[in-house]
Amino acid sequence: TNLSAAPQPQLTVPQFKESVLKHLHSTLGTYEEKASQQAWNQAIAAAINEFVYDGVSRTRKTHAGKGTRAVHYLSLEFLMGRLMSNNLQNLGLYEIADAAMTDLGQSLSDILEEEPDMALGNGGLGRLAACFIDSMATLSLPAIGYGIHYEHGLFRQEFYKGRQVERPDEWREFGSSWEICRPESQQTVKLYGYVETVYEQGQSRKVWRPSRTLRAIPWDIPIVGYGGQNVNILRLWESRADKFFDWDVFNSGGYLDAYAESVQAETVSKVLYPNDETEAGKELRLIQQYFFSAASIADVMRRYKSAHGNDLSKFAELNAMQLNDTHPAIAIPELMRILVDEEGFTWHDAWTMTRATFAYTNHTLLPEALERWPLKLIEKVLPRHMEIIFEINSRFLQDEVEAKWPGDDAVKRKLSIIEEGSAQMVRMGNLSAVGSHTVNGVAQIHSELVKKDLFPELNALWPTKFTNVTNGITPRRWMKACNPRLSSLIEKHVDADWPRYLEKLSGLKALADDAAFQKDYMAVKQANKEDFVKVIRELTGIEVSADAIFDVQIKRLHEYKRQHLNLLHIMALYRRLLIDPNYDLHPRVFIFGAKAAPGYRLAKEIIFAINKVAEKINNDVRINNKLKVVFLPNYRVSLAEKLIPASDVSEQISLAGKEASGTGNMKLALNGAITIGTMDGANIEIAEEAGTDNVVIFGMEVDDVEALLAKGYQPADYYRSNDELKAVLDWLDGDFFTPGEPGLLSEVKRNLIESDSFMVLADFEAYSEAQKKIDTLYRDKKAWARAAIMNTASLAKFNSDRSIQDYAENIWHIKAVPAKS
Ligand code: 26M
Repeated sequence: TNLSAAPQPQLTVPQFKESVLKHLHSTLGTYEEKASQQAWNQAIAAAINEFVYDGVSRTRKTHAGKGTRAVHYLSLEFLMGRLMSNNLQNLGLYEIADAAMTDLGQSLSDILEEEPDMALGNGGLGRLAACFIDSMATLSLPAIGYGIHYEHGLFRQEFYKGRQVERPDEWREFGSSWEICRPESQQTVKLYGYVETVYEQGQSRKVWRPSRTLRAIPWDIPIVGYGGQNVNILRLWESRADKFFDWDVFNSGGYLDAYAESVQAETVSKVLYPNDETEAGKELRLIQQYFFSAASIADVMRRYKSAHGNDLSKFAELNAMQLNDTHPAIAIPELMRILVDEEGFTWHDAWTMTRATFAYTNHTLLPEALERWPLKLIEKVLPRHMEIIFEINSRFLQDEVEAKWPGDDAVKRKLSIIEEGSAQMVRMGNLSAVGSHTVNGVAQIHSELVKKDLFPELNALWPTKFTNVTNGITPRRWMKACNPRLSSLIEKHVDADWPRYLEKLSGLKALADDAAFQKDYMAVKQANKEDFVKVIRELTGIEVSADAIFDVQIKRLHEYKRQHLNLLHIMALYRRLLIDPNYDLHPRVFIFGAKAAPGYRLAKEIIFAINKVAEKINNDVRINNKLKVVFLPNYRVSLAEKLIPASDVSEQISLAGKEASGTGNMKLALNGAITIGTMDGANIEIAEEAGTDNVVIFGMEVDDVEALLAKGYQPADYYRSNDELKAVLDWLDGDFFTPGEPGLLSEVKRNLIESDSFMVLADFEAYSEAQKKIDTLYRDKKAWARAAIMNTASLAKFNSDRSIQDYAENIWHIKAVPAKS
């Protein structure tokens, strides 16, 4: 295979035009003069799909019956965004399509805007899954993504009087061009009921008698690898009522009751839970987790048996399953149930196979995010699974923990999968770690903390189980497709296959001090910023200058990510300008994008505070446009693709030890933004790769945080001893930002002075100094350009192809199987 060049288009401009028109006429039933933008979009998708479907079949045939080991990536979330430009890029068809549409009097870029985002995820974890399936296809790995076909993805965010309002996401209102329904592969999923012990021939076995069943209908989304050689599948399950459940009720005149039950069944895949980093404990969420885990395992079983018959002895040899956090952890007892109850394996053999199959990725250390389910709830919804979890636990405690720490009840209590207390709870992290052969964190520091703080005893018990795979991002979407200007500049200087071999960008290092290259590079940034000025105007009505520094914080709203640290610093700058109108500051636009979980009060208060401060600052003529604050509504993948190429400064300011990795930090740095960040997550590795001169690091490190905590953190001390900090906090109490309504922002202040769980006040001064360094560096045009170029040139490590190669070699033990042409 020739991966040394960019993907070669399989057809010409006239052929592409012909194909689009054919689909416009005979697939969409319309014609050139009448077609809406949406119809054009669908016709282009249909033209693309001719190649995609061919790739799906070729890839399938290559794997069919081959006995190739495959990985199954189980995730409640896949934050795909839009697929059209990505598919065009990966098939090498982008320029062809662009020219064809121009010939037809249409604008491809306008038509691309018609596509709704597929927002089937919350944030980092879901977007990581999306980058990973792109890389798995690109590396020709036999891999399937499994998830849920939510009818509504993450809510659409609006602001009303500065406050977040959630509206339903309607990504599929008129169908989706990319999915193929596969009713022939549907599965049945059981729920509730009881467990019976059946005695036959002097033996007893357990039989689960469920009282409800659901149908799981698969929708396949083809995932085109870069170059288009392999096309993998993302299989998303939709829940439906069991076909025959309603006949009796229906016949006896209970039509409405029957209908109500089908509505209930369809609720399971209705909506994505909008929490991230907080565990909710709702029954429907547990059913979602089980529904897609059970359907996926049944699907893997069906495929195995159709290739190898009923002898399951090679099951673990041929199938790897990756748990994207603990959300699909119920798959562990589900596989045990199938092997023991349905396939007649001994517990010992089933457990050996199960452990050889699963691996688990941890994405967070925050205690409030660690999933725990009430034992009573699991017992009610999945009675047989609860028994199996008990059995897993007692064998683990008796055989493994007791052998290592004889008679130590304290360690047993700590490691037990069951947490004792007034309400017993099932610890899904412990279940995942016990039931997997490998557990990984998502950045070096995070993986160390998983060993040291989260599972120290398990690490002592199984020293080789714990490992690190640093996260990555796909350079196809996060450079080639989203930043065409920088991509063409890059292509003048390095090989055309850089989107596959990102280390080739290191060729740009030699040009970091080259005046002509610096000029070209910064001209790209300026043009991207000028484009984004228009986006800001359209979305918010705010006027900003492309000559200002674009300072960007884009991520879910969470206290540990410290958007309020950014806010306090903005207020301090504003205050300095009011005190001294000549205060020396390069004009800056602070840009935020963030959704808050709908039930997360303080996060929503922080959004409100930023919006109110923004309103005041943006309309204050005294500061002469030196400061603007923009909170973009409805931040999502497609908006990130426009903003990231236009960013100068990347805000990565979490409290050290709290951000597992971050991936926005990688996207921004690759596109030439300078990081201002703490020694946390992947920031540390970014600084290592880009060079510490080319990032601005500040604040407490993990050890400092621990020491301060041990000493007793008193946020009020910082409030009292720093006049500027005191002044901006007190500002929140009055009505300066909320005219006529004093105290509307007090909750943010009160929380910081009285609790400040993430030590915002302790890091304020260091952050403020770091921001001065940013200002100084930006004024030195050459130094800034150099640092930005060094970032772009040094980020190869964060290619998600590298992450996936790590998983493939060290965890999944799978090899590439390129599809035959
Ligand atoms: C939990 C309960 C109920 C409903 C939803 C959840 C839930 C959903 C998503 C909990 C956590 C979720 O995601 C956590 C997450 O996104 N973690 C991030 O993962 C990224 C990829 O590894 C890292 O880069 C981020 O640092 C980490 O915060």
